[in-house]
Amino acid sequence: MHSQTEQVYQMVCRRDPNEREFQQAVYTFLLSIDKIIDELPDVTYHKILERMTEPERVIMFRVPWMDDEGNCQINRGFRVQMSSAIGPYKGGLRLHPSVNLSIMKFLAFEQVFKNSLTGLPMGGGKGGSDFNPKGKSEQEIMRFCQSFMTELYRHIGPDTDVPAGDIGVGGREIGYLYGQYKRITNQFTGVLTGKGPDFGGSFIRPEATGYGLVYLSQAILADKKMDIKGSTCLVSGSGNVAQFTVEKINALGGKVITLSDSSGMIIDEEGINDEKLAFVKMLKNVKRGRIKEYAEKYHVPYIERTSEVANPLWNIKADYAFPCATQNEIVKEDALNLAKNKIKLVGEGANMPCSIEAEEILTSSGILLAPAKAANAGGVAVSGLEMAQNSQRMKWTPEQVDKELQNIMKNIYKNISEAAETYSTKDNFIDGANIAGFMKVSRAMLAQGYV
Ligand code: NDP
Ligand code: 2IT
Repeated sequence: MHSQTEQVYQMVCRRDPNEREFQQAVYTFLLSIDKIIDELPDVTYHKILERMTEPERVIMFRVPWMDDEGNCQINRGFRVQMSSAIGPYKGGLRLHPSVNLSIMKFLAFEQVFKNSLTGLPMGGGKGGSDFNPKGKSEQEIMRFCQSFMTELYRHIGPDTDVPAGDIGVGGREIGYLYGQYKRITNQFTGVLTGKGPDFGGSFIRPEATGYGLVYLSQAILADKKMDIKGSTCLVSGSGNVAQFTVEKINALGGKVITLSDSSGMIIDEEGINDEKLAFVKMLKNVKRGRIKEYAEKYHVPYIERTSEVANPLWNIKADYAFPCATQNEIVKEDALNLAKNKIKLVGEGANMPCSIEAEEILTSSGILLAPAKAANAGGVAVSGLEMAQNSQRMKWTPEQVDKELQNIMKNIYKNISEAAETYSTKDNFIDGANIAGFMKVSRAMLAQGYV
């Protein structure tokens, strides 16, 4: 790295020595920006990188709530408002016991450049809590969401900050959060996205991340005369992103043979067809059960997750792999297995699913890598379209939204592949996405002075 880029990274590490995920996100981003830094003296002079790596604002708060036994429970709530350079802060809320400031900051940082790539006017943010929704009753989830919003409401607004879902936050939680916001403020506005279809939610928002991931992957493959049709795919996770990735792969004539959760994975060599996918949706979204039940119902192998190293899911022969669970789910050993099995493309549905070492192994093995900032941008893109519909007080048809989503993903592909060729090497979509996302945000920051 050039000395000025290296200095930014060292400063981040010194300032927040414990924030490993944030450091990782900044590091991979700076590796790309380093390739163009010589041509951008203004960026160095006006300390754009130093400013980008410090959130505009971090809000941390207490979330007290009452469990079903009448006990007081306390969680920690977060909202990281990373950048408002090109629009109101925008990004999801995550409810997972692992949530901490480092994870919130890495997600908010990624979101800034992802949102920029969508071409829509959205800044970047992320929030959530270390609340664990697993095993909680419907009433406990509602009380938690109401308490969380009772603090969050004063920091957000349709032109200020517009949260949405992420891990552990789907339509149900957004509904409770929205109800509480409306009650406190007496305003019916587009302050959250991913709302129910009856109260301002956009059609195709639940599908958008998974569909967008497949649309972008399809665009990359088409350029190489490859196709989803007739292919065999690995998908990890079994939540929102995984489900609609499977749905779109099936629709395009591909076959998905794996799904997982944090307890284990299933392998279904015959393929998770639409009927079996309907069972997964019911199992995960309604029953809130475990993927193990799929193996019991369809008599297919189940492998329990016993170690953090080398996930057997990434050691199965297939054409393409779609990590759709969580950060760093593909580590060095997994990447070596994917390369050994000659996987042709890895499409990142999850945010930062590959460790730095894994990413290096995949790209140096010639595997096409569709990086998260571009590949999973479909979700927030349709969130942007939901904001547009709310401002218009209109509702577009599912066909209209899907067409917009397809155009946005095509455009993202065009922009990241052109940026890769111009500033880095052909097909280095990691550099392409980082550079294309960065350019617009940095121009906006330069134009707005020292803010
Ligand atoms: P869900 O909560 O719907 O599903 C998450 C899935 O990932 C579950 O199967 C869960 O298993 C698994 N998982 C979560 N944490 C871990 C972990 N630490 N180890 C192993 N498995 C884990 O979330 P989403 O599908 O919405 O999100 C999945 C990924 O996609 C995340 O990285 C998210 O940031 C990203 N993303 C989501 C978008 C959206 O619109 N929802 C948009 C863009 C990116 P279990 O049930 O056992 O916890
Ligand atoms: O990581 C992400 O892009 C999301 N969780 C979706 C954010 C959004 O505002 O729709």
